[in-house]
Amino acid sequence: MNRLLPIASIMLMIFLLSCSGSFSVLKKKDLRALDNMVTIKGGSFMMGLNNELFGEVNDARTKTVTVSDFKISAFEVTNAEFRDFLKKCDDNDSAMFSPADSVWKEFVGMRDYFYDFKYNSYPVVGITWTAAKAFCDSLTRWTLGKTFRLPTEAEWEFAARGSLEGNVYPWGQDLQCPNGDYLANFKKRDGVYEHDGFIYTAPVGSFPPNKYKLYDMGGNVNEWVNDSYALTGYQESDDIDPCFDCEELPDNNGAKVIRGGSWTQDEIYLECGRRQRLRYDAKTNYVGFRIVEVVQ
Ligand SMILES: [Ca+2]
Ligand SMILES: [Ca+2]
Repeated sequence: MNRLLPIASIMLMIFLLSCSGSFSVLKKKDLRALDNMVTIKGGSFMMGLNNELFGEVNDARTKTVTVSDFKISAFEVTNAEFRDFLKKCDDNDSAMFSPADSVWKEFVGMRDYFYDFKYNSYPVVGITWTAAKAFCDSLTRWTLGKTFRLPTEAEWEFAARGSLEGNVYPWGQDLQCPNGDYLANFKKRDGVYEHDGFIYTAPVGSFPPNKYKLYDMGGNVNEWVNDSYALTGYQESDDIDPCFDCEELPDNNGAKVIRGGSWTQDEIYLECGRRQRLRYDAKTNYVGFRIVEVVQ
């Protein structure tokens, strides 16, 4: 018990700091993922989900995993950044990788989401896993001496946990602050979207960051990661830098892993260890991505 007390104290302190509104107000120019890469010192952690009510979740059984150092963007990639990428693509690639307008077809006020400058600092959605990967590959080509890619599932979870042990959410254990505020953009289990101030997506960085200074690891948009989805994906992979069928198009059911939950989903999907899957070619209004830079 004594060993746990300092950890519990630190987690409580971080949680209260998160709730105090003390994080600095972000300016729009600060919000480019590429300009805000955070160095994460690698280490070992307990990956997976151990739910108090249900025990270990079938596709996210706990396993001690070690990741090497890496850099990850503090923010989800924004519409403005993705538009810049498309401008540099040839016509074929631009057409293939463009977000699908149809993902907002039922939402009249959102149809210009990708093209209207008022949504510049909102996370890009409506893109496939292939498009997210192409964005990273292009950064590698255009940035001399640097290598970019999507996070592995293990890197993503390590980053989301922000060095906290056994935390449910990226900021700690409790969904709400003592004053009732929420720390992420999501839909509550009772079906209400706007309890956190946002009905749809929110500009990236609208909520306090986790301990690694990473924003929106819980909620706003789900994030494509590099791994293909399988029930036992990371279980069957190495315990150092695991990555299941990375960089590849999945050859079975077409499923890639998405992480973090979104504005359309309830609180269980905000959990750090929660896994979801989506076909690599699906375009939705609730999945975007963030980028990793390889540390040489
Ligand atoms: Ca919301
Ligand atoms: Ca997110």
